[in-house]
Amino acid sequence: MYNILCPLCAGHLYEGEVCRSCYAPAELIESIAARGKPPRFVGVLGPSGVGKTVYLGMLLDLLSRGVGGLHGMARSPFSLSLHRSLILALEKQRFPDKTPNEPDRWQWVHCEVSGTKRGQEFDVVTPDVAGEAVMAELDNPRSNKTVRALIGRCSALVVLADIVQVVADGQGQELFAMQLISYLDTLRQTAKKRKVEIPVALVFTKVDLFEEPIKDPEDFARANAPALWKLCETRLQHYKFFCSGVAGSVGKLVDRSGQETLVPLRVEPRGIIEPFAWMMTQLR
Ligand SMILES: Nc1nc2c(ncn2[C@@H]2O[C@H](COP(=O)(O)OP(=O)(O)OP(=O)(O)O)[C@@H](O)[C@H]2O)c(=O)[nH]1
Ligand SMILES: [Mg+2]
Repeated sequence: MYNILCPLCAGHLYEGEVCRSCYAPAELIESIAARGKPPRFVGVLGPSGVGKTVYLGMLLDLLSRGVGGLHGMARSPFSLSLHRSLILALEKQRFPDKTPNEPDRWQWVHCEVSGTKRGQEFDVVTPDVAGEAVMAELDNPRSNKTVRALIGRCSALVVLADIVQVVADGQGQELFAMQLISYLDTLRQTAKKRKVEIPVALVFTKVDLFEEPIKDPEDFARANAPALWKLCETRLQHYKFFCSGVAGSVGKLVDRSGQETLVPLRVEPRGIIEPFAWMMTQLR
């Protein structure tokens, strides 16, 4: 056994092994130990199919190219696999596969992110979690140690909601985001009635599928997800709404069995860096 603890869940570690409690991979534990400074964990969470894997992969691509005033550098080769798998999928005009439900199969990112301002430099660590696992933990707290440790320990949270479903399909996306914020509130409350202090970016995804341009995401939230907006206002000290999308146009593929799949015909990322850049300004 190492005499160090897991940087995410504080469980005991066995040398060269994945954390047996939260499944943080051995490569991540090594890359964090090699840096000598504690990283900032960031949660990118939302229901299955909301676009977490696409958002994170595209964020890594933009960071690696230094778009929008932020620059990111992977801290070890394992950090590149999520980025690579998204780019390979998009090159084939496909979206990536859904994330497996088991935490030991998740891809993790450890990236050094620097901004234009001096001193604005953080090591950011985030796993690409499966939506079902997040839902399971919200419905049944302590059932998923990785999700619990991540929400309990993160320095910032990105909460995703599918804009098409927010508008068309009732309250499912709004309720999921609200459940997540209530869970965060319960886990992170320092004193009764004090608001949660970590920055929370609320991102409406797949805005490319939405016909009307959205001038002000906060106005959109107030009109289309009023209960979520109110919860943020009452319980979060630092929050901001954003809209994001990766596709410029999408097509529908129909296979022989009649199954339809959406495919990206053109990649045109928007609103991907902005939530992250805002969070960077909020981190201390
Ligand atoms: N048009 C459009 N579709 C998107 C976008 N992002 C994701 N999608 C669609 O949403 C699907 C799910 O995206 P993922 O990133 O795999 O979703 P996820 O949140 O990682 O889902 P789980 O892995 O199941 O938790 C994709 O296969 C695409 O069809 C986007 O920006 N624009
Ligand atoms: Mg995924």
